[in-house]
Amino acid sequence: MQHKTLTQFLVEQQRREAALPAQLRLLIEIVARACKAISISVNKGALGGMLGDIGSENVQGEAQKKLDVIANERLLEANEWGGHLAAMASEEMETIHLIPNRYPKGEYLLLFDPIDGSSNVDVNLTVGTIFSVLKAPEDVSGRAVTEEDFLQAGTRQVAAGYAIFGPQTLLVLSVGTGVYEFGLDREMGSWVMTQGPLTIPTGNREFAINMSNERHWAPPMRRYIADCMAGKTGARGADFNMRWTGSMVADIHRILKRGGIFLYPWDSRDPAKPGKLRLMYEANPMGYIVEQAGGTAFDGTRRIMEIAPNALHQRVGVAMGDEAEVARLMSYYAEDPAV
Ligand code: P6P
Repeated sequence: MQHKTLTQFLVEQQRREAALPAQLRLLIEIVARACKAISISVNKGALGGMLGDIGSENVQGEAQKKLDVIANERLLEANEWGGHLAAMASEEMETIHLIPNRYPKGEYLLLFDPIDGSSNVDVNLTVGTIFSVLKAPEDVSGRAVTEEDFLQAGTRQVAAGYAIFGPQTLLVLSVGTGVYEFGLDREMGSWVMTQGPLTIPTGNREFAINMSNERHWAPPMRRYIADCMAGKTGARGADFNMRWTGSMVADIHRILKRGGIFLYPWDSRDPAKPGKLRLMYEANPMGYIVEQAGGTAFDGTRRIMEIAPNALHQRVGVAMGDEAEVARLMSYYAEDPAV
């Protein structure tokens, strides 16, 4: 059976009544092409001098890996000339990146985490690239783009997705009409549809969380996990499994394929930081994908995509995946409104 390529999928999305705009189609094709280049760098590893730190910290205060910088550069270079973007923002850059005056500005804003879980690269574990697309305000063509233009709720995303660099290299994408997965055919150099539309399987009793933070969590989260850990004899009456890969892309991809729940909750280590994960280029795009696949994404009390951002790099607590499991967790928080 001839598999559908990404280009064919996007042309069909343009024809649909939802009519994928031409600039957005170009944006997605360019991001997908940049992810192919990132995949080549990721796969080279030590043989290509791609491992290790560069000796500086990013705006998050995290050690920057060589691949963080290389992938960031790939995405900036690939997207500057196309005339589809007004500006870009990245986990690796303190502020926004404007389109150089020599190129035309477009109507979209692109946000990305160039290598999510980059500490996994040095130990040959799965990493990914996350991207989110917003529309720039109408008047941006006549003025300089500002950070405030990016501070839009996740519900205003027009597309989002991720590339995952694991045993296979995959691109998972939604333009608001469901979630579709494409595999990288390295012989053809093209993205070929492997599955879609994806729907999160329900009832898989598997949670993803970093258990070493347990003592810092709010009481409802501690009770929820304790009940899962109690297994058949506990309040849940069933045994649970746990996975934690150190890369949100890898954990969410597993949940898309076999169900379960992903958790990086608020913890008391730094009350000023409501969580570790970043709203604009981690929680919102992954929440968009999860919701498009029939799941839900909450921060403990609210739908993540309804949070009104107040800063480009703001953090948020995250619970997303199987709708019924997220609802069960929210019931623990509802019992404890003090949180
Ligand atoms: P911890 C990677 O750094 C990341 O942002 C997510 O991809 C991942 O889920 C999480 O942080 C891992 O955090 O505290 O377990 O190292």
